[in-house]
Amino acid sequence: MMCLHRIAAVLTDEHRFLLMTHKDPDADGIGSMLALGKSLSDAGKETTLLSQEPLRPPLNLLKGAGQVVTRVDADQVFDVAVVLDCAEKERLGYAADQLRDQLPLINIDHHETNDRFGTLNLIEPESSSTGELVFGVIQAAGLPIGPDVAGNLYAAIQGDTGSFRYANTTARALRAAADLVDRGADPWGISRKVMDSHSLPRLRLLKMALDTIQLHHKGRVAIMTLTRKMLEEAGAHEADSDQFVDYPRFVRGVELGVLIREIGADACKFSLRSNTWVNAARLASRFGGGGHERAAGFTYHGPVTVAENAFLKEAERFLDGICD
Ligand SMILES: [Mn+2]
Repeated sequence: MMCLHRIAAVLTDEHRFLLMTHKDPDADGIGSMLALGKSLSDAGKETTLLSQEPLRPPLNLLKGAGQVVTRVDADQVFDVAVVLDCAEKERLGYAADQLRDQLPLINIDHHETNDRFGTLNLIEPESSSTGELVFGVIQAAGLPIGPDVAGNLYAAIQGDTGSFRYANTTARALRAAADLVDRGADPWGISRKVMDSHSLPRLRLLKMALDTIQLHHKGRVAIMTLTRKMLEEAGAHEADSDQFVDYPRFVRGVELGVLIREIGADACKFSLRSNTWVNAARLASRFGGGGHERAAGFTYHGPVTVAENAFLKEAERFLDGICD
């Protein structure tokens, strides 16, 4: 609680803010950044919103997305940086180069594995999303919350709760969402724009990905695999596979859904989703990754088939409770 108020005081007192979120951003990171940026600028402050790469659909459809820049001038001066939804500094990618040593840094996040790299840290793993935390911070600072701020915070919470379905859909998250609707957020409009907006290449890619689903370990583990070749054939971008990991988890009887994405000749990204009892973050940490109890991930250095076998071996032991 103390930290919330110290952060609120810095937001009220300082003037020039640099805001950023993790690379490969999601609705929570970008929605939180756009909302806090708009609220601060409505309060008469200078804000710079930085992303490692240009925003892609659907995130570039969020209100104010046009404000996001991919680099800042070397002579630009900031009083404080705010990093949102980012568990460690490395996840910022080269946006981290903008963080000069003496620049105070506010770190607002809900990842259990956040290593508290900020000068001030508001880390609440019980929070559904960074958007929910930012809503609390904006309120504590008495900063303005117009319809655009409300809409982007709503999009952030909706994104991380899977449209208010996942295990992190707490009463607090729902109350925050209801308050945001009172303040002008439009659930149907945001859902259509962010959740229900797919390119045809994305749907073609999904069709290919669904065909790869295989069950393992007595039907308790389902693995979906995406290769570079499939991306190429579908004409899709890597970000088009966001949320695909839900599909293996949807298979009846499956406890652990896995998406393996080939990201290079010798590297793949694993996304893990569990239904009820497997701690995905703990399993991911065996491969140097992390995340939340129901959603986690890691990068494996090796070709897909090697990665899959190594993972299955460890996952089966983990599910059997041998090495939990
Ligand atoms: Mn998040």
